[in-house]
Amino acid sequence: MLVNNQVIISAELRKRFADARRVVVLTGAGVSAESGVPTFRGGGQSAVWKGMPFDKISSAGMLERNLAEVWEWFNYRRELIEKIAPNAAHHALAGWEKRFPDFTLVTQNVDGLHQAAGSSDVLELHGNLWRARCKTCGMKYDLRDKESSESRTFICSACGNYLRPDVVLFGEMLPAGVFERAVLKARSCELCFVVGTSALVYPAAALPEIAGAAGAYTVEINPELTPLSDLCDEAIQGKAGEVLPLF
Ligand code: BV8
Ligand code: ZN
Repeated sequence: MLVNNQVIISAELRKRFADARRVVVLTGAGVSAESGVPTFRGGGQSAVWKGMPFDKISSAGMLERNLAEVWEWFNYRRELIEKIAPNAAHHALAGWEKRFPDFTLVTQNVDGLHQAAGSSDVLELHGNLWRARCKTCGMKYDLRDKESSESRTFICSACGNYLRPDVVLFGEMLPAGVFERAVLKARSCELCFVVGTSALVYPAAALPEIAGAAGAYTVEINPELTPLSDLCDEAIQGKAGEVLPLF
């Protein structure tokens, strides 16, 4: 709730936050915005790469048609994110992991900033751009190790075939078990926060609805309203880096 443009946490939410043991948080690009990571949909625009909307360049179809172009897009984002540090929102959520006996952080982000802030066991629904995997044998490689032949050649040293970004592209299934684990936690949590997402991409956007339907108290944190705002018990219109540290 806003008072003189100040975000005030309701007494109801403070009480539930104090008593909660099982908490789920779903994050999107908005949680990294204050770190300087461009969101996909900001200010009504959709991110484009060389004139292509992001959900076209980040698609299974593009991977088949032009793997080099897909690598160029993710190499550009890795170079961007390499210079970026997690913000107060990431750090607050890393603290929540220690605060709640049963805490689950689910993210749509591939930037690895939650882990950089100290969060462990993050459920990465859409993968991570610091990893590559072989299109043939599935072997995974860490691209942080610049000296590795893989991060220079994008060729699998195990079977010699092409590597691809270890992210989920549009039209591709989510990594086995990750979404299922998130659904189980959403079904049994008392409190579910949805932070910095436009809630347009599925199946990720279904998680807060699943939590709410199972009786959880759901709270959205986003400067803008989204399709989830009316479905949540509370919609706090503010920036993640300013609101999350208030708890
Ligand atoms: C799949 C990785 C099975 C790559 C990504 C049901 C209905 C309709 C369509 C579908 C459906 N089921 C499946 C689909 C198709 C598709 C889909 O959802 N399409 C959408 C566009 C309609 N889903 C899929 O393809 C999924 N796979 O379903 O497999 C299948 C298989 C075959 C055929 C059918 C089904 C895979 C989806 C995953 C794609 N990969 N990322 C990459 O990063 O490039 S998705 C990518 O886009 C992100 O990961 C994220 O999920 C999404 C972007 O959304 P947000 O993160 O929310 O970011 P956005 O910019 O949109 O919004 C930012 C928000 O933050 C805004 O609201 C803003 O106000 C707010 N904000 C800004 N600043 C702040 C802030 N909030 C807080 N603080 C701030 N400071
Ligand atoms: Zn291989």
